Amino acid sequence: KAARRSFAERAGLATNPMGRKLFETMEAKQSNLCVAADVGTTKELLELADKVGPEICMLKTHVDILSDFTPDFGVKLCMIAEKHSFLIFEDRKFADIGNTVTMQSEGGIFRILDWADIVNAHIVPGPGIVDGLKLKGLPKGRGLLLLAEMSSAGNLAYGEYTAAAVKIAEQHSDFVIGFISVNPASWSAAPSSPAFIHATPGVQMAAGGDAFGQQYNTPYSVINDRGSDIIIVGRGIIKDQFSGKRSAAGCWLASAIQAEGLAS
Ligand code: BMP
Repeated sequence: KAARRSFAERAGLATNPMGRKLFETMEAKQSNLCVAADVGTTKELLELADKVGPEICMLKTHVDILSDFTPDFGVKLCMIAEKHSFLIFEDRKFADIGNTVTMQSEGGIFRILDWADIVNAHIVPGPGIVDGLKLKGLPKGRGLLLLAEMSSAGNLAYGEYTAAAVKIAEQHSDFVIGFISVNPASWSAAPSSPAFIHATPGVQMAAGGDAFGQQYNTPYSVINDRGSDIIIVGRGIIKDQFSGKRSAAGCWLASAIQAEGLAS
């Protein structure tokens, strides 16, 4: 296998400031762990963020599952992100026409653009969705991840679809920082620039799945065999966190870093 470029080197190649910041954070904290904070209340989320904050490069949120959301949520989360130096990724999966996603990202109750460093989008609508998110996102220094693959069984994001995501990313490399990927090493059309980052959900310490078709691979497999950069871990860490068994984040981190170290 060819040696990988370091995160520091890739930071230097990034064309989007948030993409650069993500690589710099990963290098500085020696972390390629993103925790998926899939909890039901802002209280739990902020507690989790403060707890895993030192170990992660990024925290992924689903703001629309919080039962007690209030507009000060973003301010509080940004303070914790600042304190521990991690980026905030709202997993909104925008999927509409450009004009609509512009309004969805900026407005509503959640005002995602005010507090999320990074959002993501499906490419089903075509490249106009990127233009729509870029309109307000780029001036604020935000970054976008495109869903090139998904982790769930039977999903339709493969082959030509994945290749189309790569093409759209390359045409918008000022704003698109990378991909939600599952097995980028297998892509027929790999992105031409190493500045694009791959973040992969569906990660637990043992391969397997859940009752709804989620499919898990191990950190080692995701980083080494499948060529991704960041592991996104939800229940694998949250369950451990809240059962208080051990410092799960540290454990995951060690394993992910080890895998990364072997790869570079
Ligand atoms: P868990 O590790 O608990 O299975 O959580 C995975 C997280 O990643 C969830 O927040 C889910 O919404 C997200 N996700 C995913 O599982 N597969 C994808 O293809 C894309 C996702 O954003």
